[in-house]
Amino acid sequence: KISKIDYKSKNIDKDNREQFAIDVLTGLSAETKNLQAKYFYDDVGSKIFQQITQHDDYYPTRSEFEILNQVKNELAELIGEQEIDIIELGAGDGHKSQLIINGFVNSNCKVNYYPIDISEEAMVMLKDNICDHPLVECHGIVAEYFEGLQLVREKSKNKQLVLFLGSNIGNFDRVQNQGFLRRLWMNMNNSDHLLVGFDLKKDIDVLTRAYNDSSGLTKDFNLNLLTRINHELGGNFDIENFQHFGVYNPSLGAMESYVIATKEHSVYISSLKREFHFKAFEPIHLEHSFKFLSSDIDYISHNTGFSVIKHFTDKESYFIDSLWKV
Ligand code: AVI
Repeated sequence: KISKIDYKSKNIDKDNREQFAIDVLTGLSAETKNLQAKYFYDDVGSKIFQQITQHDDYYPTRSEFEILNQVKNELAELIGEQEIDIIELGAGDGHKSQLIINGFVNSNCKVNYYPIDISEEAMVMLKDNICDHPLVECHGIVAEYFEGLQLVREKSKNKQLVLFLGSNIGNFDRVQNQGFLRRLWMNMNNSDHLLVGFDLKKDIDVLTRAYNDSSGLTKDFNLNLLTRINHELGGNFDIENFQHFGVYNPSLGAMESYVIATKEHSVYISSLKREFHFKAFEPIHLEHSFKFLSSDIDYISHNTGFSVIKHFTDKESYFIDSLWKV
């Protein structure tokens, strides 16, 4: 079990608050207003997201779970170590990581599990879902991904399996995702592995349902970002004045999320000392969720320094977890 968080970056809260203010100012001053999706995940947002992942309409978690359950033992065989560091970027709720850990434990491999997340709350949620086992040690790290990775590298010389699951990669645009993966490649050692999740292109109705779930969780998730601005930056957004809109953009190959002002009004944000004007039906763009073909995954891998070992997919071919080697 994670009995304590092993490492918490010192200035993370202050630095984050400052950067949040700068990014909100930049986004709401832009010609097409936008806010960055990474700010969804305050404590409330992380909890709503966890509920989304359990909702019937949101297939990606279910599909990835099916894949990992099926391939966990094969993964351990393909990697073939006696002791391994499993480093997870974005802690998740631990259920998927536990499956992977089980695969290694089943083949008698000792696992040092290092979840890295910027949110302490995410780490706390995770700890109940990782089981106690003599072959498993957990070390929670509250930090930025690359700061956490650096820390593990300083501490341990074991072979590493880095996990970047849940199609988090899809929330980056094409330039950002390659920049991120190249930087990851630079920060890993020869013959370390990366398991990365990609949500696949599929029937538009399935996609649309997943990002407009029937319980309104995705709507609450998106509107919570406005509430977060109210709490942390002294804003006076009235969420009754906004509606959620989730739509697939086939030219981009991405689901897009917006909140749209339903009438003309202004919002004041005290820590930015600024008023922001909304015309009737003006959108704020919040999120891209890119969808991929398996050939895109090969292309991205080769372009960022990695070699593909194997793609693993589910029965419906909705999702791919792809195993790469440095
Ligand atoms: C975290 N990320 C992969 C989710 C996605 O599907 O893009 C975030 C999400 N947004 C709306 N629903 C889920």
